[in-house]
Amino acid sequence: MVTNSSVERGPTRPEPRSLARRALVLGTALLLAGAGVTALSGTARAASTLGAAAAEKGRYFGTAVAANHLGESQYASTLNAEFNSVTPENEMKWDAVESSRGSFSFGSADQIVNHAQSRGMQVRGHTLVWHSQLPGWVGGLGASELRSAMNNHINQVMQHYKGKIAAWDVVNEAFQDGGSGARRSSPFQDKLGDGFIEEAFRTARAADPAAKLCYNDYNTDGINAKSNAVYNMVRDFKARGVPIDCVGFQSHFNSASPVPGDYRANLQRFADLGVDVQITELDIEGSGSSQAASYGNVVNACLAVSRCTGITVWGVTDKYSWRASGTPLLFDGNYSKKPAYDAVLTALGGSGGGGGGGGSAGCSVSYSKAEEWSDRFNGRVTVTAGNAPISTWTVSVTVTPPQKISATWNGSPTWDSSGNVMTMRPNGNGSLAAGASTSFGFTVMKNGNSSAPVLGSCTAS
Ligand code: G2I
Repeated sequence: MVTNSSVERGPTRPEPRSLARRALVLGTALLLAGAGVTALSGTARAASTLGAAAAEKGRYFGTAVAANHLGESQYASTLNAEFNSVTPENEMKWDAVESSRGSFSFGSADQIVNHAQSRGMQVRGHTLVWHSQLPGWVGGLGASELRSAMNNHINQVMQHYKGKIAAWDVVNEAFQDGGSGARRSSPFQDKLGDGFIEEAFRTARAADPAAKLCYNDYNTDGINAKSNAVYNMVRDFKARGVPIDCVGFQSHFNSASPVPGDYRANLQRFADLGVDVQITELDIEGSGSSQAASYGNVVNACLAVSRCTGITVWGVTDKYSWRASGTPLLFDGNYSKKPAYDAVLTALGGSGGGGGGGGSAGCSVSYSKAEEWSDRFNGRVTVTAGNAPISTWTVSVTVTPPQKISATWNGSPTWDSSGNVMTMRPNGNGSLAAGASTSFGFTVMKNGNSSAPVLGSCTAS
């Protein structure tokens, strides 16, 4: 049930001598607003899905997704129940979105982004500039044409998804394996030189200033010559103000390339440069308890680094893995949870592994003030699903008369007879994965009163 406390109605017009006190109260309210958000929660159980457990640790838990599997019901239901971030596995790569010059097709990638957005999952963009899955025409260009093609590609793709991508892998795998620490040969490297990475990041920042910009690579998970080379590049970028926000560590492991003993230390040294770190393509070949232990170590390493903001596994089920024979993922080919799943959930502080799961629908809400003008302000309410997916939610917002709500967005409001209590329900954004969030907004006309609205608790089913 939605519960509303009754609203105190203060004097509508202040006495002159109470203006100073009002200023004090308003100042305090602004300080509180600046210090954070108010939150009301309707859930208190241990999280029972990967996404919800990670959310309780302030992180996301994602997976690579292939558009052509979204129609398979078990694939979609596992994705929707467990993960709150997605990375298109191939659909945003250059060959998929711009196979011939200047002609962009976003159909498959849009399918994934829409699936994620309508369920409150965030999206990692993968990837803008990479030597692989690069159409032949790119390699055929001369330097100045290549430069403009690269920048145009970044601009077109990022603008198409502007505001929808949490983090972009701007440049992928630009360094050579082995001990040289050198850049990998590619059309970009060979024709534009070392500066292509910096140029790509600068173009990307201008194209979507809200997206986090990441450099992503493999065999950089421990401290070694290749990760040292990336480290030096990131340090140089930070020193010179080249825009970079995060470094992705792909983390493709197997017995020949196990989780390095200095994994956490390596993540930490990058974080200490002032960037977020993300585990972007995790998979670990193997089975049973040894695979589970390795997964647990990876999660613990991320949790030990405060700037490790999330983990993405490279696929939902072993059967569709790029290296399926190595059974490297958390769900087997029948979508059963593997010991590795239990190890990850446990490391994240969740419970309900061992084939359990479920949890009942719940949600929590928080309020924050957005823009403010002399006569009005915008409020934003974030609704977060608890440890189970939800299909709808309801929350009430009560304003203090003579305040009036004059506009709303991202929700379907109904009103009580006084007009002071708005009950908000979803407008296409009711279905949320466990731990995932959506938000709605509204404009409050102050009519002389700047106080924050009061939220009722969130109900979900
Ligand atoms: O190779 C594993 C990953 C290494 N880091 C970058 C990632 O983008 C990369 O992902 C993999 C995908 O998981 C594969 O699915 O990238 C491969 C290509 O480099 C992807 O494989 C390709 C096949 O090579 C194509 O034959 C196929 O048409 O997948 C395509 C779509 O299914």
